[in-house]
Amino acid sequence: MSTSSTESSATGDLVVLATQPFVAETPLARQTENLTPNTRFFIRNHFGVPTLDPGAWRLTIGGEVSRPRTLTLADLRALPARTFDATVECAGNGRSFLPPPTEGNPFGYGAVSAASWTGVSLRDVLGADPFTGSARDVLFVGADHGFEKNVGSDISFQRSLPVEVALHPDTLLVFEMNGQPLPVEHGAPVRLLVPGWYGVASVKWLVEIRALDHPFEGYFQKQRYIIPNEGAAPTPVRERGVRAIIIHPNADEIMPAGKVEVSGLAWSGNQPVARVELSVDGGRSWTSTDLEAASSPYAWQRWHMTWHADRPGDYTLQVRATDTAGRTQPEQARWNLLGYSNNGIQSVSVQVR
Ligand SMILES: Nc1nc2c(c(=O)[nH]1)N[C@H]1C(S)=C(S)[C@@H](COP(=O)(O)O)O[C@H]1N2
Ligand SMILES: [Mo]
Repeated sequence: MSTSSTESSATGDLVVLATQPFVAETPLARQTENLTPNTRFFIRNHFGVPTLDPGAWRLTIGGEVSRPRTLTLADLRALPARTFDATVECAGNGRSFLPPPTEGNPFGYGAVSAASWTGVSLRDVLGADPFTGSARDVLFVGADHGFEKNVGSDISFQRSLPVEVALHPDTLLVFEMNGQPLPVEHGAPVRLLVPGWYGVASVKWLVEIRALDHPFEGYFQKQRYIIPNEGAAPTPVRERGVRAIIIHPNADEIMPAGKVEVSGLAWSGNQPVARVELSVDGGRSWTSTDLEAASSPYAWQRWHMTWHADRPGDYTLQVRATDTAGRTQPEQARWNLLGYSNNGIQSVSVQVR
């Protein structure tokens, strides 16, 4: 286990929230490219970073599968590779703006980044008729582990997917990020990518896939990454909510009267964003911005608009995204114990002088 190399290589580009485990977000002002450079990509670890030798790495496939086996990196690379862009967002992104404060890392709006991912479809890895008739849930096990005080023992990072999500052609086992070998802090040598879901589903340092004959009930599945409901089963954190953020201008910026280029990013879960609207009067009126086309259904999109800020004063800028499935952002997200899925509309105050 070592986290020191991660810290020294990442701190220049990231805002570090915690070092043990390492958690860091991308500063908003540095979300300047359509794809986030690897050194600027946010990091969310629950344990220390395991160092896995790619040559010695093995992926065990077992449980309720037709053909239990062990694969090498060369076995994965022999399958047809797929590359597409996808945003990854932590379910805790924007948590610090959810009043009152909740448990968890106090993320601003930077626990989100986008990359071009290369890997193989898990479906191709598993092959035809992969599961026995008893398979109900597919478990993914990371090599990272540690003492979890809420459990009282040493546990590894484990998450499951419904069979149909595991078999979706866009669910990948990834070994390259932005055309480079997957960096160690992002799960090298191989991570899972569930492209439209909150980041927690995309298990890093993947070492085992096990089909279960029952729903997985592990800590990160049932105690965390859930939204409690009064008198009903909790809602698991799954597909990302739709959201837009303002990158320019900065919060509390003081600007001379005249033309202001307002710009930012917008994304959803399994489909692109259809519309981003801007309000400069605290949400009373909204105007459509210019929205760039999505490079993939899972990738964020840039939007921009010229605001004629001719009259001096204090302004509240807000943006609201709507996706191609018709989902839009709530004015304020529902408060929940662990502060997940806050896709409430962002407000940025600026002064025109
Ligand atoms: N093995 C493992 N996988 C993991 C995690 C982890 O701690 N261990 N964190 C998850 C969470 S909560 C998020 S948001 C994403 C973050 O991916 P990144 O660090 O590459 O940005 O990884 C997910 N996969
Ligand atoms: Mo996360």
